[in-house]
Amino acid sequence: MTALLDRPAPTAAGGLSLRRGAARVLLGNWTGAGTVPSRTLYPHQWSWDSAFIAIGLRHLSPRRAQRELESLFAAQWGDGRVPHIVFNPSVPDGAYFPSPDFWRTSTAGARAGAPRERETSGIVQPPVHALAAWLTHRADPRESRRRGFLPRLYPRLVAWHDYLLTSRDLGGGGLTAVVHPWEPGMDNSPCWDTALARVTPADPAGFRRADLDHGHPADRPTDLDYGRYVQLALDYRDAGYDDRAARHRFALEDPCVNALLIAGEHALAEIAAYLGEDAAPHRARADRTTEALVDRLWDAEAGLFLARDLADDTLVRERSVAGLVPLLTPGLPGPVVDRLVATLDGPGFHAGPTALVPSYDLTGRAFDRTRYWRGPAWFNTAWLIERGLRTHGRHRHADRVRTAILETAGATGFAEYVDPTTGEGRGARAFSWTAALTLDLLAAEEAPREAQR
Ligand code: 9WN
Repeated sequence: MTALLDRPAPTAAGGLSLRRGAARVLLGNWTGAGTVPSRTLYPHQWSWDSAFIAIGLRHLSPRRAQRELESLFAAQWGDGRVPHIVFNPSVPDGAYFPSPDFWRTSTAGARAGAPRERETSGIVQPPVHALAAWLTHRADPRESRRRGFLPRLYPRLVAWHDYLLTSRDLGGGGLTAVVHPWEPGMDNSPCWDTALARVTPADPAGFRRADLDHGHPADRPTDLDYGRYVQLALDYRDAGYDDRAARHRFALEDPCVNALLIAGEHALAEIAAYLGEDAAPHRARADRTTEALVDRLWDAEAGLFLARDLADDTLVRERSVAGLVPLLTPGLPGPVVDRLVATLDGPGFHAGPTALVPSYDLTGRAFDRTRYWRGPAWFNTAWLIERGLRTHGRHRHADRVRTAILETAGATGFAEYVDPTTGEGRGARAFSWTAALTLDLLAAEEAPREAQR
């Protein structure tokens, strides 16, 4: 780590070619109205990917960044949910599983207000969108005003957060719950193991995984876990994606999702004030949710936030990067911030050569340096932690994470994720959010901190 601290940030010339490389990835993955996460593995539009992508794209084309978010929200459901995938109708069904003919949202989701004209998935992903919308607006306020970007998006963002904090407050404690391992975006994190073990997997003969056409079986979730993902999605579909009718055999409160929701409420307060609307309800909601987050998910002994399993109302004793992302929350008590920073520096998350935070405790029972979300380090979570460290004035730490992101992104060809013990790239290359967040950090280096963030 000391070596990294001593290493200079990328030079101006290095920064330029990194910027060019990142821009090339985003231009190559743009489909006309939105961006695919990866041309090979993920050929549609994903919800939290689009938010991270907009955050980077705003430095290349503020207009495209606005369209990225607009195209996603054009597929928002009547009940406020923003689907985790918006399918591109020109991509063949076999290119990604589960495809539209599996979700059947335009018919099965009718009661919940699924769009009739667009096929989407029926579940959601973390709410990074309000933050992305506010940052996108700030990249070019004049263009934003000219296009009426915020006045059009604001009511949709409010409906999205309302959905999460009403229909999805399944524990009744003021936090939103996830009902499928794909929802928190960290699909096969060990945090879901116990809850998933209660689910009887769907018959493997009934579906064909497309991810193994591009991803390595040692990196991707196992067949057994896939069978469980499929069964949970089928159950939700059979309940018409209706949160009152669904039994939700998998329901957990995740610290990363809730921290992003709080960051989103703070962003909505900024947007509301800018539009001359009342910002107070957003600030009050951010404060209430922060209290609930600390109250329900903080665990001083573990040194980070834990997920709460609503099946038995207990904390899941697995330490994952999701528990560090609440650093993003401005109103955290000082001792909680200190403890989180200590955990980040401790043996569980101190990532040696890469300094990108691993997705799971390096000393944990299920640590696996290559398998999806069970150890590998992702760039989006590192970016969130970098931002969180700055939120609490920990600039030296933040600089270290930023340098690691920039160096590793460039060295791995903008990999989807890396082995945290070696920095070796894994998964897809030319991955959109890796490129986008690289651009964002490069831009932040060029501009005064306050103006960018
Ligand atoms: C399922 C697109 C998405 C990311 C998720 C990541 C992965 C999908 C998959 O890819 O999930 O949604 O097929 O594994 O886990 O965070 O949004 O990049």
